[in-house]
Amino acid sequence: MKKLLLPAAVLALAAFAALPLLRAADHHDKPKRTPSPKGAVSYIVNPADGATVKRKFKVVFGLTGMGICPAGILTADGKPLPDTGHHHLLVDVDQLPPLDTHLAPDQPTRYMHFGKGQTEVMLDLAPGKHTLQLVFADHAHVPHDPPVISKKITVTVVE
Ligand SMILES: [Cu+2]
Repeated sequence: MKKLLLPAAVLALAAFAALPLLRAADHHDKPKRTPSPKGAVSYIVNPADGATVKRKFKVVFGLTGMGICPAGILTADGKPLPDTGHHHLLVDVDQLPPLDTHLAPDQPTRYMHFGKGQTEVMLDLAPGKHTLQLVFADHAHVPHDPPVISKKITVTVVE
C-alpha cells in the first residue's frame, strides 16, 4: 500500500511513462491479463443512450463491483491492486479493439485513456451522431478477463 501514498504528480508521470514501454512489448508475447470479479459492470451514467447534447458535453463513467486505480500502480510486491483499473472511452470506434492485449495509446476525443483515475470528461464533438463506449483496463492498459465493457451508446450532437 506504500506506493499509493506517492504524490499525484509522480503517479501521473509513471502512468504516462509506462505507455511507450508497453507499446514496445506488443510485438512479443501477449500480456498477462488481470481477472475481473464476477458481476463487475461498466456503464455510461451520462448522457443517456439516444440523448441529444450540445457540442460540449460531459460524459460520466460508471463502475460497479470494481475500484479505480491510476495506471502503472502496483503493490510493494509488484502485483496489481485486486479488482481495480482505469477507464477508457472510445468515441466513434465501430469495432472493439483486441481485448487480450494492451489498448492502443491515447488519441484525443477518439480513444482516451483515463490513467489518472478520472471518472468523467468534457467532450467537444462535431454535430451529428456519435457513439460512446467504455472499456475498463488494468494497471498496464490491458482489459480484464473477462473484459468489463459498457454498452455502446449513441448521442446526437447539435450546435
Ligand atoms: Cu489506459
